[in-house]
Amino acid sequence: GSQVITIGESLVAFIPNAHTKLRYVQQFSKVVAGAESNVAVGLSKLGHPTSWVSKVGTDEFGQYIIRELRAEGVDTSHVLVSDEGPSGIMFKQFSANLASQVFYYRKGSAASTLKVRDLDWEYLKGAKILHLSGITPALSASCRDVVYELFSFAKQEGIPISFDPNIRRKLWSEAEAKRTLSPLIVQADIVLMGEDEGELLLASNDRHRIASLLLEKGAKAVGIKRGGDGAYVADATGIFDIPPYPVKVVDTIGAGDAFNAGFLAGILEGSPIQHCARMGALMGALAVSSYGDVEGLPDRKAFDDLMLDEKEIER
Ligand code: KDG
Repeated sequence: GSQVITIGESLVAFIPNAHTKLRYVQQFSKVVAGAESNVAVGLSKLGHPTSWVSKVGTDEFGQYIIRELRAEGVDTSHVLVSDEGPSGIMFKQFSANLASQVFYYRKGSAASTLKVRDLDWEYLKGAKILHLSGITPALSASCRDVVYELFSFAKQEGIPISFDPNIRRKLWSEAEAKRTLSPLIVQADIVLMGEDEGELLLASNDRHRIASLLLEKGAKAVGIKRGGDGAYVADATGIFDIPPYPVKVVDTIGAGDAFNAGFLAGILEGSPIQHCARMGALMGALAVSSYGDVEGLPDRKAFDDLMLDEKEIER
């Protein structure tokens, strides 16, 4: 196989047209959100074949999600359409000080009913990388089983797992997140995490310590995302601090996923880890400059031009 397969829930996200509380908002734009599908879209835009596997409801929103992702070049041939629940939705809220918030309406969604026997395991054997996030095990017990099963399956099949803990405090408690995600993060081959997740999952807020710990546990590549402060990456060749790209922030949601896409593209291309990280940082910067999660992401040509520009600046 030659594609990245990612599994997780996508939602229809409603973006308000005004920076005010949702009670006062009159109009919304509709886009697709979802940490895993965001990564798939980012990779696809950079020219890497990607498949997104999930479950949507037998409703218009489910058809919309599939249609949008397919339009971005993501393989949706293994998405299940099921009447076990509706497609999930969410609303963003932008307050006056620009800190984005999200409100979920996803309890009992079709994706939350995903179970081990839903998946086409033969198909998954074709994955070059399996990308998962810690959002999925937060959705339901059956989703948690799916993620644990995917980890053992990947180990057995020799498929590298890329994992982003993506702790969502609106979906579960810190204690539950810790209990569920701590055993997973140390089994991943590629770890892509927020700096602030280290404390809960690895009992350290020191990025150097977090990186060496994960490498000791067997990770081949570690990316620690620091938002506006850039990133910190590590593999067998060393540990590197990557500065952020200067950018005007519009909406930070989706930046981490964009980083993941750029970083994984670098890994797939066999680039040194510093280069992977610079690719991730550029993708992250482009994501925060637009309101949707993926609308700001570039196609390959634009991306390559921007990467070259940055080299000019560095000289
Ligand atoms: O990473 C961005 C995601 O958080 C957003 O797209 C929605 O997947 C989502 C979630 O569950 O929060």
